[in-house]
Amino acid sequence: MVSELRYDWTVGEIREILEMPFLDLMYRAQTVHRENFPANEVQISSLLSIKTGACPEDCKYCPQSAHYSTGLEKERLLSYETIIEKAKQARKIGATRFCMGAAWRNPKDRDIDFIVRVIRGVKELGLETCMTLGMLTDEQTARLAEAGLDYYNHNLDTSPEFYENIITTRNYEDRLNTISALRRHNIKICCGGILGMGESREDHASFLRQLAIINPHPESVPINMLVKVKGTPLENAPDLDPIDFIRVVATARIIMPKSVIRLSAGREKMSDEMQTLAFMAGASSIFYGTKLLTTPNSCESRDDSLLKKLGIRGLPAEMYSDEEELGIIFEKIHEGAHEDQEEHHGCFRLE
Ligand code: SAM
Ligand code: DTB
Ligand code: SF4
Repeated sequence: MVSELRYDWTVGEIREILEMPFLDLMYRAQTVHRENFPANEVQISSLLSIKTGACPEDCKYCPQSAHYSTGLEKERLLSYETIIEKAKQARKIGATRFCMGAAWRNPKDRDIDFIVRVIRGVKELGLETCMTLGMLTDEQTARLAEAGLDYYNHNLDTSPEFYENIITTRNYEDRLNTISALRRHNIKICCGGILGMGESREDHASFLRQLAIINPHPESVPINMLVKVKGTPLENAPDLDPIDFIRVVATARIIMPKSVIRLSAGREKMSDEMQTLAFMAGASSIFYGTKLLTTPNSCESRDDSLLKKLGIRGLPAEMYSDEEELGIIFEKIHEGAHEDQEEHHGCFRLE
């Protein structure tokens, strides 16, 4: 048994794991993964931005911050009907969890009635619900819990030491306070961060420690690769070595053995081989669908063929058993693809 549930990891211990010979690290991570999860399955979530842009926070990676000119079109809070319609579509393509994000520093108390209604409506469709709305007060958290919210996504993003290089309008403590409120009210926590913002290996170790000392560990740990968006201060951040990214995924797998590690933003720019290494390292959840919140995601047809190639289950059973149906789905996705579109990693995108 390699898995050990511990909440007292030190940065030094985590760094030692991060720096293990790569093949040893992968072997240990995959062993821990198999002790705790089915070997060949990924969980599929779908994302929807329910309120887009004009966010007062200054997160240097974020296309939605009002501090930067990214050309993103702002959108008011979507209507109840639109959100439910999108949730139905997500269910149709095989998502089991519907994650809704709002570009808010925090929701206003007057927004909570609407959010509660949305949670109830999405749950009625048989989907798990996840929200990411910024910081919450204890009372707001209680209301979301009462409505039956399954998960709340609230990322620490990076190490406490590197944090002020990335965000100045709130501090680490603010994030931890919301996480404590979620724990008090028994909402499952989806908490992770972003790699590739110019942070060091020591920051990776320190960031992972912050996650691993949360007791109990976050149920879901999203590891995002920075999506470099034009107009944000991080648009020209140097690329993180893919092997170092995989090292973080594997280390997260080892030190939080019962948590689902989610390979989140950034998959669009990852090769099939890199994503495969991430699955080997213990990632077992992805966002599915052509869009994340505001940026492109790896397209469905590419994901379908990658998962199929790897023999990983995640999509509805018929996509695996019925070649003809798979063909029809591919055709639908590619419908309308014409000459002024470019193919990127097997996905057709408008130039
Ligand atoms: N406003 C809320 C908040 O910050 O908690 C919720 C939405 S916010 C967009 C959710 C998460 O998306 C952030 O915590 C961040 O980790 C991730 N994110 C935002 N922009 C990103 C980017 N360009 N690349 C990778 N991840 C990003
Ligand atoms: C998370 O950690 N990654 C997702 C989800 N939580 C909400 C969001 C990624 C957003 C990437 C940038 C965008 O599309 O706006
Ligand atoms: Fe706002 Fe969230 Fe983007 Fe930060 S990450 S600017 S809080 S939407």
